Amino acid sequence: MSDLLRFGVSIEDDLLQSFDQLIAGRGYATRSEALRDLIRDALVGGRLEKQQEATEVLGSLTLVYDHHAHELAEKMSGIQHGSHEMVVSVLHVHVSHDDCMEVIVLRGQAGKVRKLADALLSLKGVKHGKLFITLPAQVISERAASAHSHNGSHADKQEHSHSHGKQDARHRSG
Ligand code: NI
Repeated sequence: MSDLLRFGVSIEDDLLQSFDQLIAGRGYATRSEALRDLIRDALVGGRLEKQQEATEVLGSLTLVYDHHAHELAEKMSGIQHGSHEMVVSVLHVHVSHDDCMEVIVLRGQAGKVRKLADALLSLKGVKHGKLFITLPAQVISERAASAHSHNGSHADKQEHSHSHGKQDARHRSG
């Protein structure tokens, strides 16, 4: 794991208050962790925008559907078997007498993952669903390391003192 750096952020008072309220509501203990998650999300999003089709991604597709719908279960199963190399795992929940929920974990090229998800989401009887796409954690880190090495000048880095967990904790409630 790389060293932790501390940096100052200039931000309007009301903006920071709103941010604090938001992250408190989401259960974050510190601004630092909330900011790290925002940065990671931005890095993943930025990479997916640039390399949409060929990038190897992880996905989770959640579907809620009426299992009484005509041949729906057979169609869903058939589509997944047709792309079995991308289907890592399937979690099926019998939600009620009528409804089922499936969470399908997918792995493959982004374009193919999206296409498979669209094929399932568009089936008649699927009431709601959404695909979440992310990257392996290692890939996110590689991306960050790569961008850093291309930066050339590390002048700004010298002004930053390294801090570690406990030091960070001392400052984060402020
Ligand atoms: Ni079911």
